[in-house]
Amino acid sequence: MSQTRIESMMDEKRLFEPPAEGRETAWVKSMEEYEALYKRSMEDNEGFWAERAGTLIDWFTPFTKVLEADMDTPSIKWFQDGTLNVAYNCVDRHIANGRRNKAAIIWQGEPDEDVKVYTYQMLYDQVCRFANVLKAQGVGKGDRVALYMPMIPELAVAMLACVRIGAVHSIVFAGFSAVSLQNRVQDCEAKVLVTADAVLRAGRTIPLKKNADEALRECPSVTRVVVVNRANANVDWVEGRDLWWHEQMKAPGISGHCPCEPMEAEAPLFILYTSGSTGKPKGVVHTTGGYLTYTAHTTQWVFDLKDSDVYWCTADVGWITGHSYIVYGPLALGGTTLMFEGVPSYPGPDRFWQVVEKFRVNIFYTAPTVIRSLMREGSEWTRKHDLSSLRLLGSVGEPINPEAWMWYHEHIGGSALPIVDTWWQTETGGIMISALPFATPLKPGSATRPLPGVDARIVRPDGTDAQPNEGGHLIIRKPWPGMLRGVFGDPARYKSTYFERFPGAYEAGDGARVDSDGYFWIMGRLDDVINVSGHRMGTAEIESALVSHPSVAEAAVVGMPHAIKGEAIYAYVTLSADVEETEELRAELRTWVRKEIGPIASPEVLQFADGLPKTRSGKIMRRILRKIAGGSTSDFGDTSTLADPGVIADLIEGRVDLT
Ligand code: 6R9
Repeated sequence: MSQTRIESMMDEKRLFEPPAEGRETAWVKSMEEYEALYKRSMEDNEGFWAERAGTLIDWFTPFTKVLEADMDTPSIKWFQDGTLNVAYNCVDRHIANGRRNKAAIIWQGEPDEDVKVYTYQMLYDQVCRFANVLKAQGVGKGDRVALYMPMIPELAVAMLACVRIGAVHSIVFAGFSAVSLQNRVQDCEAKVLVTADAVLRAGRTIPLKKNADEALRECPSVTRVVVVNRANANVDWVEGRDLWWHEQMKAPGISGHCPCEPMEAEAPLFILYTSGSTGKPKGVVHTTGGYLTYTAHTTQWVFDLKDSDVYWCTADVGWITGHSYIVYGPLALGGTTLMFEGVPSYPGPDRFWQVVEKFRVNIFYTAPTVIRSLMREGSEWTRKHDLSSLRLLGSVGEPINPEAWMWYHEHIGGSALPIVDTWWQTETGGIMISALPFATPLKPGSATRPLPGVDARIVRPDGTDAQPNEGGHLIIRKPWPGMLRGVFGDPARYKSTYFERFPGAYEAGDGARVDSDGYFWIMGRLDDVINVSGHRMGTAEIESALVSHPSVAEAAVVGMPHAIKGEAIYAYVTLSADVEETEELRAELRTWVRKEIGPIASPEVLQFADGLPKTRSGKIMRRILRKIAGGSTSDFGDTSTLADPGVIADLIEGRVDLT
């Protein structure tokens, strides 16, 4: 994050009191209530969570053991002798409790006329049918199913169908390349892949099954591919492997009923891959009882979700935000969740506001990068629509700079609505630090206070507590139900990434400080992870994609400040001997990364460099590369360990400016 952004946040003094309207009916009504809940949750942590899990979730067998945890091993077990089923909690119970005809999912496709509404009853039918389809293809408890799909309702149906029968889904964002999909499918050894012919995006039809076909050339575990017809696009067909979704759902013997598999609370629910600072993406594992409790709990308190609300989270289901806050959290509570296929800028920059008006959306949850890009288009676009149905706004994915916060507050929130800036991660399962909308006074740019139950602290590199306003490592001391339970197939990495550096605590990998009011200010990643438009990209991943190109000898990737995306990818590339630095090659390398990982990983800037700043022991000094990418020409700190200090001047000279 840029220095100016950090400084402007340090200066931020404005305080916005929560609105009076909505307080009386809010789930948490005041700061006093928050303080009392927080205190109780720390003093009687297990009691607090047992109560939430008992209130929010229907258990087939109630749990008697709340927690067995050892943050050193680590081994974390919540509600371990309880059994439940997530699909039962997200669908079946709402049919019995009076919400049968309520809209569970309102789906807005990219073309405005493409709308589908699934009542809870209709969702039940679809989920049961697809669960039966999966069973017919030999999928059972514990088997992995990969989902590589656009933002269509079949994605939510497929997720719920998996969890209904105890299968573990692994969703791969549809913007990822064939290579990325292949790596993820190979890692979790999925039995079935569900995909679609194509993705509709900003008026274009982008093939999707083609990527899946390419990926599956080397995925022996996958025996069946189920394909949704989204766009009537041409597809290649592998007889005996490929099946059409719409044919299977009507196939003889596929009924609209399917029993829910009773699952142990600690049974794996899904795997979701996320970028780390080293090597390949990690398969973050979440489990059944804790994750569902945590997403239902946070959806209720942070979004103040009520039965009459239309709730819209604009994330893609391929990311954790979509898992927790489009599908599992809102459906567990019997809410109405809006699922949107399009993009914010098509057909015009008022698309989001038009959708808000069309469905009279009450709760709106998006990312700072979206706000910044729409802010740039001008506020006249927001005035074209009636936004008066909105009562609560949210933000997630990266720190929200105060300018964007103020624009969101004024132009979308009519200077009246609470904004919940929610800090959390793929690994945390759900929101950890956030305002409670009708209780917490807001400071623009701060995620405010940890939620009840969340023991968040800032520590120095040696593990001792930081003072107020002193920056340090953000850690969580007590376990919470939504925390990850593993890295798929790699227990050593699970321990070393999260639990080793600060014994007895979970290390988030973010830097932060707490001000004298106890408010948290997140300063960004401390590891080699770049946050591009709220998406985590590992620099190591991009570097390894670059060096796999025959013309590249060496590559170093860093983040640089970017006005819209927060951070952009800046790559330094040293070419192999005798390879010429040409514009064609520069373009080719960017396309190469797109193909290897996906469009989001393609470097914004690619600078050819004869040499990289290395220490005598051969370590690349990224600190220097970050400074040069950010436009610095001096103040590189201690450069005495550099093998060849001359490279700095060369790199500055070759710096590519973003135009
Ligand atoms: C939910 C999600 C996690 C990383 C996290 C942090 C950044 C997310 C934030 C935020 C400041 C917020 N982050 N929310 N930083 N304020 N409100 O985004 O998960 O994709 O795993 O990313 O995103 O750096 O460590 P994930």
